[in-house]
Amino acid sequence: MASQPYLEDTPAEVTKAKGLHLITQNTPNGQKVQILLEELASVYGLEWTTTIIDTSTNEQKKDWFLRLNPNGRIPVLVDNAESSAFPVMETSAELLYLLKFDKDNHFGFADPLEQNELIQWLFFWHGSGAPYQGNLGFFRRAQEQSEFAINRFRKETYRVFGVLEIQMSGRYTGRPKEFLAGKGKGKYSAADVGTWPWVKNWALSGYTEEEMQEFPHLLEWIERVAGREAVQRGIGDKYKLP
Ligand SMILES: N[C@@H](CCC(=O)N[C@@H](CS)C(=O)NCC(=O)O)C(=O)O
Repeated sequence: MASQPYLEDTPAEVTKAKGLHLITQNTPNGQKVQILLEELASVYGLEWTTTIIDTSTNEQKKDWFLRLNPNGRIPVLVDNAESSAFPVMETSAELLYLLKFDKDNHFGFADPLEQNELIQWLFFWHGSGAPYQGNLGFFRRAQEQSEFAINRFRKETYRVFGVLEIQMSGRYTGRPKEFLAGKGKGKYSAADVGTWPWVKNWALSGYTEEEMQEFPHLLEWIERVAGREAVQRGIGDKYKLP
């Protein structure tokens, strides 16, 4: 048998898991993968098991976790169906990995150009959205308050919300969109799943309703995605720490 990516102190619920196993916490990054799993369960009956950790205890910095994800951050997806359990780190890579279970392209696209749009928006949020909004939260919560850092990340996150508004409003294409990627008005896809869990938290990030009125199409998109049952399951009680 091929060697497994587990150490002596890897929790039994991780080592004994069959099929897909998600190690997560109910944060925006955890929610991305939780939501796509729930969507796949709705359509295909996909099954997986979950370990919820508490990152405030630094469980994610222990050796067993670093063996699965050297970056020491949640979430991590482990596919035990491979002959040696296969760990996937980085949320966008995890979403793309999960698309292999989406045979009928409910959350991806058969057309390579539309699929590339999905990847563009997934990368956009991963590289240009989450790091800014994440740092905004970090500096807002920090004991040592840095106005300079807060302003920098506040402005940049607001700018990035504006980029999403350009896409959703169709300002330069003349065609408003309902979802980020796909022809015409777009189609709900992993691109939306990768972006929504962060953007929906705009109030927690300190933006006012007045500021967000600049982004009417983005606000409508937040509501549209929030209306999906699988999305609500993916951010729901089952992922909260006991
Ligand atoms: N780029 C990573 C970011 C993951 C991330 O920042 N996770 C946070 C929770 S939202 C975390 O594990 N924080 C705990 C820590 O940094 O130790 C991804 O997309 O997977």
